[in-house]
Amino acid sequence: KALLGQFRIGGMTCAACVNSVEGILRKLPGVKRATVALATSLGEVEFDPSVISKDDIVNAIEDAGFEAALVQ
Ligand code: 9UX
Repeated sequence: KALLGQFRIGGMTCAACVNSVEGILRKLPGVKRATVALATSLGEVEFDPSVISKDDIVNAIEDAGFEAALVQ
């Protein structure tokens, strides 16, 4: 059953950054849906916790050169 994670993402300065982070998130195994908002610096990710964890998602965002913190 899917869970929803909310992440604060730092370092996004243009719409292409948003597209890039969304693309990274949507390619991760276990991620069903990902939306990122530039204005709020928030990302919402629906994921299968038997495949990927919130920490894994944070790490994937950081590996792409952005900052990420778990909101909930
Ligand atoms: Mo925009 Mo983001 O020119 O890594 S793509 S700043």
